[in-house]
Amino acid sequence: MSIVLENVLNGLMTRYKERVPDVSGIINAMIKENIIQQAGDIENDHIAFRTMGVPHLGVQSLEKIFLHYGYEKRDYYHFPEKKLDAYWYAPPAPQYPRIFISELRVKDLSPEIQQIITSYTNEVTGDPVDALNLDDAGAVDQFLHSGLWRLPTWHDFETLGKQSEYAAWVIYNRYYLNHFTISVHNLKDGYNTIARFNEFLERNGFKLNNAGGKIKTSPDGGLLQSSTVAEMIDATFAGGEVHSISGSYIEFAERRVLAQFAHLPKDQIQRIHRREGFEAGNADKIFESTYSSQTKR
Ligand code: OOG
Ligand code: NI
Repeated sequence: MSIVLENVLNGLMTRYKERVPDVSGIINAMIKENIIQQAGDIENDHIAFRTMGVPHLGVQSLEKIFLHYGYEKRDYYHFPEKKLDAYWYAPPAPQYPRIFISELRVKDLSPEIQQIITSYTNEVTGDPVDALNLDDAGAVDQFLHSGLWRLPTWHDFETLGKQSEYAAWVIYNRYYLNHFTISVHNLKDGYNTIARFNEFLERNGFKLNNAGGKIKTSPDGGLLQSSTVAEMIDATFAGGEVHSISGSYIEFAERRVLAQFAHLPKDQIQRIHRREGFEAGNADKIFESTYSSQTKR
């Protein structure tokens, strides 16, 4: 089972690295500054997917893949302004990343936008995950990187984007990994806080999302996050038209040690001793990493 999960995760990371050159850029800068020896030294805090909340798709469909691999569904988050819902999933073992899956509340959008979205998603007439052999990593990898509906037109993409940049992103990018997340708290001194890691990133020329400030902090002070601004990809739309649109980005997370474990020596601190889960207020701003308010800054 874990071999299948590992292969699926590796497949996701391979495509993601191809689409987001900043991933290798950051890894190389980390190696150059001796923060890590190799890419494998990085702890992946979590990965994230975006979905369309329509019948046969959305969270209820995509989550089946990861529930099958032993992930457990945890907290629910709601984003009223962005019209999104999300859940996070705890991995079957601590060496695997958490998963964050969000979903567009399609029914909450205007009839015109709903009509555009369903003109694509109605091509999916049954839950595609039910038709998959989830023990076949190759089949799952192919599914996560294949078109669920026809290529969108540039006109539809632009119309969607005016009401929901998230909707436009999903219509084009589908289940491509939205981001992976570097855990910074286990890095060496000087780099093991979000504040210091952000300094390192900016010194090396990486552009950070500044929506709500570059550091997003949970009210309990235990979860601090930052992210790059999404990289642009050359997207081919219906009729072969090519336009530059937002692809994926990279996130950074610092999970502080919980007060009840503050007395533990540093070398005994494990994942279970740190702040778990996510934070709606942080996430709300991290979503904007792919929004034009950030990418066109
Ligand atoms: C997800 C944004 C939220 C987090 O860690 O809170 C998030 C997205 O952009 O799809 O990643
Ligand atoms: Ni995230």
